[in-house]
Amino acid sequence: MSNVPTAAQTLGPSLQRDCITLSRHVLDQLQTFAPEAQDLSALMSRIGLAAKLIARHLSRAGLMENALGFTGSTNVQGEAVKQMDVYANQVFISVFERSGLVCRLASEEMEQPYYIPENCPIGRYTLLYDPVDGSSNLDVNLNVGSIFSVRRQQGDDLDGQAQDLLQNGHQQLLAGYVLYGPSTVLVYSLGRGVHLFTLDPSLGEFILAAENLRIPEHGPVYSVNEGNFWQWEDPVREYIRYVHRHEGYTARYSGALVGDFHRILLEGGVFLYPGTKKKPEGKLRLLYETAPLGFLAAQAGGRASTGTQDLLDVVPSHLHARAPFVAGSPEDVALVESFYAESCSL
Ligand code: AHM
Ligand code: MG
Repeated sequence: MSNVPTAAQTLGPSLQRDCITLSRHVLDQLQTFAPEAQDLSALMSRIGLAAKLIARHLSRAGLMENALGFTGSTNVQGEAVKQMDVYANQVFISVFERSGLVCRLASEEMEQPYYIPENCPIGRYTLLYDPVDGSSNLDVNLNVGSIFSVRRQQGDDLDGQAQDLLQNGHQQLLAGYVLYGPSTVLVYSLGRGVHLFTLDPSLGEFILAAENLRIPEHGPVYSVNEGNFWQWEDPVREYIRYVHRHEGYTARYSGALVGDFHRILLEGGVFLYPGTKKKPEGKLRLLYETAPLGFLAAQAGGRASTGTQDLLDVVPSHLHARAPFVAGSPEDVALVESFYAESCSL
């Protein structure tokens, strides 16, 4: 054995860290160079490229024409579509063209899945995504995010109905989000812990910042739109009355799910978007909003629930199905659930 130090030993840990990119991290996690590992590594790399393109566009949005504001049309959910939604939706499609990875993409902005026919003979995956979540924050230059989830394509989907996507959240192979804040961070999980990357603009690469994030067992923050107080069901109102009456709780709500969830992931607490009287299923969509975040919460030692059922067990009835969402520290989610259980037993 030689006693000559290796380059890595000589140049120190910062060089080591700077070399842990998304694609390498996936291979490190899976500990194999098998075809599926190579596919997932390439897939994460392309998601990273989409995130970089969107981050660049966002950073210049105020300087460009046709980057901010509404397009004048509405999406499948009846919501006004913004220029940025259209741009970011197209970015995810473009980065997967000629990839041989993704046959179908489904997003908040598209009524039906989008097929990339040249990929379908070998593309084994479907990407579900919300290209820009929290887009009302765009007009006031606050944080927004992208959410993504990858599922294995099952069957040939010959009728183009994508019925195989209507499965519970445990079927996700990989999920994550990108938070466009003071810096751009990407958080993902392959079902082997939750890992955080930060975009280094000088390198144009996402570099590993923290591995195996663990959500605190309990946290002080509750994150919910209290403007809906009188629209909620009794259990949620009772929970909010509880936190108002007890010391140690504080409210934080930005109106953009990714940022609000990120705070909970790092500092603990609970995020809630419950059902309302008019919309018992709530606002947030399962397949590309809450199931990916629920997957991350569970992987970080937290929980995600509808209040009465584990969120990852919920089977969507259709592509854009919604469900109430309660996610965060295990103790805080359990506390919210206890108010639901109490109201059932009355
Ligand atoms: P969007 O997908 O149209 O952007 O809506 C989702 C957003 C979430 O980011 C956020 O948690 C929620 O809607 C806020 O809704 P509200 O304004 O009702 O509190
Ligand atoms: Mg959204």
